[in-house]
Amino acid sequence: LSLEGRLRRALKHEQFEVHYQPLVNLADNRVLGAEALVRLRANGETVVGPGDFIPIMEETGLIMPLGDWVQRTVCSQGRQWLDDGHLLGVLAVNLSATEVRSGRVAAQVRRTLDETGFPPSHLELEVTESGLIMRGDEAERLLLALKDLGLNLSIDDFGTGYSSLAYLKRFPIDKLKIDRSFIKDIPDDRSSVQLAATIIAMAQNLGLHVLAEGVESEAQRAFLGARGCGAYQGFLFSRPVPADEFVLRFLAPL
Ligand code: G
Ligand code: G
Ligand code: MN
Ligand code: NA
Repeated sequence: LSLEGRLRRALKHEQFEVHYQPLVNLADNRVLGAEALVRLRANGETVVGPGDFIPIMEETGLIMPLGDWVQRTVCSQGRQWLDDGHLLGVLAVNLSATEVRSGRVAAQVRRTLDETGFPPSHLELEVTESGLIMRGDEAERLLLALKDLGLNLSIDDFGTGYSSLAYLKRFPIDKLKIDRSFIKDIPDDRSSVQLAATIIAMAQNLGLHVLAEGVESEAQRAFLGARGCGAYQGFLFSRPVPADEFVLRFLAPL
């Protein structure tokens, strides 16, 4: 069977699963929610990460049904956690460039919110800068359609794209997620330090939330805190974990 065939089968037989990585308030390590990260459970115990299959799913168009499945899984899971009385915060789902450009994703997410009863204020969608490079005001219209659903929008891997920064003023964005390549060499590398500090200051000036990705050390966390970064995620606090582990470790009952 080809790789594409195997991925089709995996979708049909529900062999994907969603792991959750906590999003954390930098000042006091309070859990603000989680980023949903899809994994493929291949024959038994082997877990395959999205880096190995998302590109193929993009090429073959399978990314649309996969994205729909991830969104549904996260929204039903979130609805259940709210019903169980947990203080949830936001659940963030990644949208690939293909999904954003399809123009169908707003209708898809609307249906999922309706059918699962998950409150849109608890949902965040992450889009990349490259996913927003489109003709004319196309990107703005797509983002407004998503924003109209009442959910939160963040720019993922911020700083790695090639788009003009002018979009930050125009688009209805709530949060910048600083790419981990800028965080990795903090606090030793001078230019990393300056770039991270500049992104944080810019976000503050624009009235946007800002989260640092890939925080692995206490020294990184301390630096980011001193510069006014509000939130972080990374191995320092926790790796992405399966849903049941996420509830047990990170969701306080009301
Ligand atoms: O979990 P990991 O760090 O291996 O993720 C690698 C990449 O896969 C990241 O860029 C992440 O944004 C992307 N990714 C993870 N889950 C999803 C998903 O559900 N949909 C899309 N489109 N991308 C995802
Ligand atoms: O592109 P995106 O930001 O969606 O990718 C998230 C990916 O980053 C996930 O696959 C996750 O496993 C990975 N990740 C999360 N925290 C850390 C970290 O502290 N260090 C490293 N190296 N990777 C991380
Ligand atoms: Mn992401
Ligand atoms: Na990222």
